[in-house]
Amino acid sequence: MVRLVAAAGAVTLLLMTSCAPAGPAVPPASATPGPAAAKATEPCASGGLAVSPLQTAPPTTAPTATTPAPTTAPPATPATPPSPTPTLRPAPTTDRVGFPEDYQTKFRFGYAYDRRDAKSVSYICFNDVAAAVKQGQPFPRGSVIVFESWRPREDAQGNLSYDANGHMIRQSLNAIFVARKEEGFGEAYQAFRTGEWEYVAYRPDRSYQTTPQMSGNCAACHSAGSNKDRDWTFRSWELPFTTQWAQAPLPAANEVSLNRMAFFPAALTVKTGTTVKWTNSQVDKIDHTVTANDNSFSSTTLKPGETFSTTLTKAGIYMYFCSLHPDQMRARVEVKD
Ligand SMILES: [Cu+2]
Repeated sequence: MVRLVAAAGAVTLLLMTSCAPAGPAVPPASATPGPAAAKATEPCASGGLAVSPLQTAPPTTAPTATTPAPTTAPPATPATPPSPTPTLRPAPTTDRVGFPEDYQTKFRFGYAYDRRDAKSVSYICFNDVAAAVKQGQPFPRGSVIVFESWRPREDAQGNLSYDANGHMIRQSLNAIFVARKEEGFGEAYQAFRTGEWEYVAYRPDRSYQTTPQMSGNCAACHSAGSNKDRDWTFRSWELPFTTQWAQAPLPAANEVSLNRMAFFPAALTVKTGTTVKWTNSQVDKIDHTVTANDNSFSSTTLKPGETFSTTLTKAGIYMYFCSLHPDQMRARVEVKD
C-alpha cells in the first residue's frame, strides 16, 4: 500500500486541551533531516473518513482548561504550585492568521490522532507549503497548519464507537485551530514567542474560539511543551513521517494519562486505598511530573512512556500539577471512603 504520508508535521496547536499516552511507537527524533517526506496528496477532508460537515456542525462549547475547581486550600508546602500566569498574556491585537478558506479541499491531510483519553479526534492538515517540509526541517514561511478538534461518536453508555479500521468516528467538529508562520510573526507574544508562528482558533461557523488577543495561551503552551528544534510544534518531527494515524490509549479505571500538556481525566474520583497510576505520553516526547499541591505525593520527572503510581489511603481532594508546566497542567483526584 502506498503510504501517503506525510506531510508535515503536525502541529497541533493545542491549547490547553489535551494530552495522553501514545499510540503506536514512534522512532526517535532525529537531529538530521530525514528523507524527504512523501508529499501528501489526499485532500484534507478525505484523509480520514467521511467528509467533514464544516458548515453544518453546530458550534460547541470550547474545550475547558484543565484547571479544576478550587477546593479546600492545601497546607502550604514547597510543592504548592505557583499561581497560574494571568490569562491575558501578550498577544497580537489583530488576526494575521485568517480562517483558511477551502482548507478542506485545498489543504493536504496530515494525520489523525484518536484521543481516546480526551474523547476527541485531532485531525491535522497542511497547506502545500507546510506539506512540503522535510522531516527535521523547520516549516517554511507561508506554512499554515490546521488542527480540527472533533467530538467522536459514542454509544448511549458513553463508550466510544469505532469504524471497521478501528478508528474513532468523527461526529461533530468542535474547533479549528490554525497556526500560520510568516516573517516577523509571533513577536507580540514576547516571552512566549514561538518562532514566527501566530495562532488563532475558530468555531465551525468561523467565529472565534480563541481570538488573536487571547492566543497568548496558545503560544505559551507551545513554548512550554515544544522547542525550537521541533519548530514549536508537537509531534511534527516524528509522527507524520511514519504514520498518518495514531491512537492514544484509553486510560483504564484509576489511571490518568499525561498527554498534550494536560491530564486525562482532569478530575478523577477513587475509593480510599486505591492505587492511582499516571502514564506519560509517548507521542509528544515531553517530560512531566505528577506533584500534589500539598506534597503528599510526587513523582520524579517522567520521561515519555514512564509511569507513576501512588496509593491514596486518606479521603480528601488532592489537587496536583506538573512541576515542569504548572501553568498548563493542573488536575485533581478525589478520594472517598
Ligand atoms: Cu508537564
